[in-house]
Amino acid sequence: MKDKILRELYEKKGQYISGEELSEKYQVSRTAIWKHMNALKKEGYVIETTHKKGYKLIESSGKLIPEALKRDLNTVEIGNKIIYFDTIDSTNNYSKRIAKDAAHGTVIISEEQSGGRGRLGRNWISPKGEGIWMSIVLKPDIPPTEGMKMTQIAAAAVCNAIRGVTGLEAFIKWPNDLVVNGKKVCGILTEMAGELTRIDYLIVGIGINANNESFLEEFQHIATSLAKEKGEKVDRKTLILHLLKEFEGLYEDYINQGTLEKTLAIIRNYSAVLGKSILVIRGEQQLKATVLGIDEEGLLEVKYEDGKRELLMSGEVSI
Ligand code: BT5
Repeated sequence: MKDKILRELYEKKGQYISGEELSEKYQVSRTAIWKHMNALKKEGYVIETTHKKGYKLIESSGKLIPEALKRDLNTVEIGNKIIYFDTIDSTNNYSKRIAKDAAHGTVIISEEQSGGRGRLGRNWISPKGEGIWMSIVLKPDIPPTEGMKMTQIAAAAVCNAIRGVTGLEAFIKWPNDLVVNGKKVCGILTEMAGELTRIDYLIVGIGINANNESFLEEFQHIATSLAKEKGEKVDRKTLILHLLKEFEGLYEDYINQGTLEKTLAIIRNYSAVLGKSILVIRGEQQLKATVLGIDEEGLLEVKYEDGKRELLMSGEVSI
């Protein structure tokens, strides 16, 4: 009911809607409508109320409005269903809970994550309303060995979306980070469930620091936000719409062609590591290497100091 009311408010495009109209339409009392309005206000929506005219949603409330996202999203499958939370432990965790019954392309977004996760059990800081904390549930008919390609597709999609929407020069730090001016603005966590030969579902978790104003001291030298780098706030809705559209295009290209062609062009063009000297981190070990290329499968080709070459499938690199 609350979501329906939010949609009604949104569709009025800044005009008033009366409590009476809503109560008649949904066959609930005006007190019930008033209670839902209060609940929405508590969640942070700015709603103007006057006795005579009713309720009006102030667009600049800064919150994402799922109905507005759905309406303006120009994709075929990705984001057909959007599930939105004010707060959740982790959008990836939630996705796992519903994935079995969820449609391919379902998108889960939360204003805040209380237990946002990075790789290998690390934390992902996800403060309320500041970033894009989002997961996409995918059900492709591909072998599990191909699953990690989703990270590359997502990285390419985020990179193009950030560049297109903000004009910032975002680069991809293989395999799952995006950096602006050398600091991390986005991390991607792809998780998979299935059997050895078959994928049940994939979850692509994307965390983008859109409008974070500050970071804990320990992260200040490694993390930044798009707003900090640009000097002005970024419209999260526009960024999400671009991102999902880009993602769908690259994903479909991969599924239809069976190759990563379009994705590779982006991740090579905007690579933060190609041709650079890096450290390949393996547990306690750090090995100096030069990045020779990104191969057709999205793997990183490196050459160590002793001349040995290796193709990295995943892992940690430091510039
Ligand atoms: C990642 O892991 O970069 C993957 C992050 C994925 C987050 C999304 S948000 C939506 C979805 N739901 C989830 O629960 N997760 C996904 P990794 O490469 O392991 O990097 C984690 C490291 O990045 C941490 O150990 C910190 O050092 C740093 N970090 C934590 N929060 C950060 C932030 N907001 N911005 C930049 N760096 C951060």
